[in-house]
Amino acid sequence: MNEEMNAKPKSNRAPVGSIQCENTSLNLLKANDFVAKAIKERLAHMLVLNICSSPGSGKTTLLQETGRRLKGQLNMAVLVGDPETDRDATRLKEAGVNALQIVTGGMCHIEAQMILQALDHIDLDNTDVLIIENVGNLVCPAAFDLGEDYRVTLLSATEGDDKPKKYPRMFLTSELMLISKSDLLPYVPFSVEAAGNDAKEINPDIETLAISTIKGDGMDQWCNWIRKKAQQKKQMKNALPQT
Ligand SMILES: Nc1nc2c(ncn2[C@@H]2O[C@H](COP(=O)(O)OP(=O)(O)OP(=O)(O)O)[C@@H](O)[C@H]2O)c(=O)[nH]1
Ligand SMILES: [Mg+2]
Repeated sequence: MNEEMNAKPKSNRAPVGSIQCENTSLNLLKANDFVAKAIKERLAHMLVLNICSSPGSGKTTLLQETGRRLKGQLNMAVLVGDPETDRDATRLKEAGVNALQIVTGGMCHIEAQMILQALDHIDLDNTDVLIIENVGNLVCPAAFDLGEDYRVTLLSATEGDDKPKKYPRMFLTSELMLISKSDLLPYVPFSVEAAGNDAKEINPDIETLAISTIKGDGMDQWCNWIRKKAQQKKQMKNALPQT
């Protein structure tokens, strides 16, 4: 990951290359960044991921399977946001994942303040990885930093490979793009290479991985990625002077 880019709040990260994202300097986003910074400080001892995508791209299914695979290796907690219902948290809990639902009351994204409040209900001392499942939306969540270490965006095979260029801010601010539902690639006109190239034009640092939660393709690499990032975060924390 480019450290210089990571140091900047995601809400006002500068565009790369020819893609123009509007410069968001709204007070609302400044307030959000302030809370996001407080979250970062409080969660300095764990890996924090912000999972974004369009509705239905497979976020919850991925986290159900991720929880099963990481059980006994990393303590994982999930905060899942939806405009209404606690269905996703219920699904995750049924899969044995420690999950808490954030109902946004119709809002199209999670804000840092919602995460900060939810942290009071998580056993932070015994959590290695906190995963936030954002509200399904490729636009609004892109502007709100939630204090995450990495943003991971799913783009499912059925959505079309043209989305990175159409929704650039999400891909500009993500470190990893997961091409989800890769088991459907033989049946739909979707080029993993084209999507990956477009995403790289917007954000040269973005990594791409094709996964199928149902068939298991790419799941070992995805879980290895989480383990590696969790370990790196721990090493970073240990390298800091203890207060
Ligand atoms: N073929 C296929 N279907 C999948 C895969 N992963 C998830 N699905 C299906 O995609 C649908 C949506 O999955 P969810 O996990 O609910 O998607 P989501 O992104 O959490 O949806 P929202 O929270 O509503 O935005 C479900 O019917 C899943 O069974 C996959 O790898 N392959
Ligand atoms: Mg979901």
